[in-house]
Amino acid sequence: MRFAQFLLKNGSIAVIPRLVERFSKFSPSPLSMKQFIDFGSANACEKTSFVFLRQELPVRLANIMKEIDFLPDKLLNTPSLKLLTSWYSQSLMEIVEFLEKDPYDKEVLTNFTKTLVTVRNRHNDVVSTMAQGVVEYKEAFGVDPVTNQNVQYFLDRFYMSRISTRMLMNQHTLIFNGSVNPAHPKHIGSIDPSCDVVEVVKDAFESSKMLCEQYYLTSPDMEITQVNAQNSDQPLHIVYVPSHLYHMLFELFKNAMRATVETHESSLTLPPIKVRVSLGTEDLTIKMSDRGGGVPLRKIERLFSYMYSTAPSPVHTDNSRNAPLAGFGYGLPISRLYAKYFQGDLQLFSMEGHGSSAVIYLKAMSSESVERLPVFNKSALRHYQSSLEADDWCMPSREPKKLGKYERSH
Ligand code: P4A
Repeated sequence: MRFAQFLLKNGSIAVIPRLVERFSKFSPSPLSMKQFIDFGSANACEKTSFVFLRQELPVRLANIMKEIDFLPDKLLNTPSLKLLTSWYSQSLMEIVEFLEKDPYDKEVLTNFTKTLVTVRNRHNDVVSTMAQGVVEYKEAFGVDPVTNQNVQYFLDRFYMSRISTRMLMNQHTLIFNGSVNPAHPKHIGSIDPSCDVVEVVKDAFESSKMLCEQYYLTSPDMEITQVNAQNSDQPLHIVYVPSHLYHMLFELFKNAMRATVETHESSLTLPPIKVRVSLGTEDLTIKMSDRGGGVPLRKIERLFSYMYSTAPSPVHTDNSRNAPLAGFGYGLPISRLYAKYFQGDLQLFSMEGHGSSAVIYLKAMSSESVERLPVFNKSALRHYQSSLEADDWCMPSREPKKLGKYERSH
């Protein structure tokens, strides 16, 4: 430990590769909703949580740090990525220091919580910093389908890892700071054991509506329908993290409102956004349908692409206005990760000329809500090493020819 501290003070990172090797040999241990709740219930034991996290956080950090190492040098050498990797190294060192400390020492537990807060704050800007790195890479080297695919693979895993480590740190710091959330006394950290899905839909709608009205001076209404196959006219409740659900819904509402308003600019009325929430035995499903004109199938994948949707350089900007509703480019891919994090999904279906439907699938039973975590193994390694292979499907020689205004309609 003194060794690690010495290196820390001197800014040396010589110890990092060995820590990464050591901890990446372990696979992350996914937690279930039940385990998250047990950590925070009456028998909540700060010591147990501490002993788990001082091992598990280094394992999760080291696993993803191994993957960062496999990024192309051209991306790793950008100033943004240099900064970002230094945060990971620093945080790994700070957490590992607790491995030789006494879990029965109250002060150790207090310092650990403080360290988690420091680590969490250090990593606040990871998403925008990584996005900046991708922009720098794009501006220097452009985008090709192979790079896009590799960046997609990596960033899905990287951001999922981040969602999971932040979840762990949030739970520990929220539960063991000794006070309950006065607004939500029943919540266990960030988890609502009885999350009213329709309530979250309404909240997300209202916030998006405010933004929409600020910018467009109008906004579509919402029609909400709920179906409870289990128990008709009971509210739809699941064990979930309301902030994650809100994040996904807010993103989808912004898209639906923007598409609706922009395709009905010249009409007096706006078609409402229709939301249906349905609870079955396995899934809780939320479907949001708009009549915003839709997106052609060819472009759907791009809406989820980190490379194609990062702040384009001005020459490439499409004719869409830089509206507050446009949000950050990462809205959809990260929303899908939130859905997948507890074994759900987020899918987008569109009918060009009509509108789009976004569907969020969540697990209805908390026993099925288990973290979905990336692990660095041979299979992941293969993804990074096969980057030069050709695709096994023929490529169209070029994109559909852009038609002029008068050719389009027939
Ligand atoms: N039609 N449909 C959608 C969009 C358009 C849409 C759209 C032009 C495209 C990009 C965007 C926002 C909206 C939709 C619902 C969705 C996603 C896309 O969930 O109606 O911002 C990036």
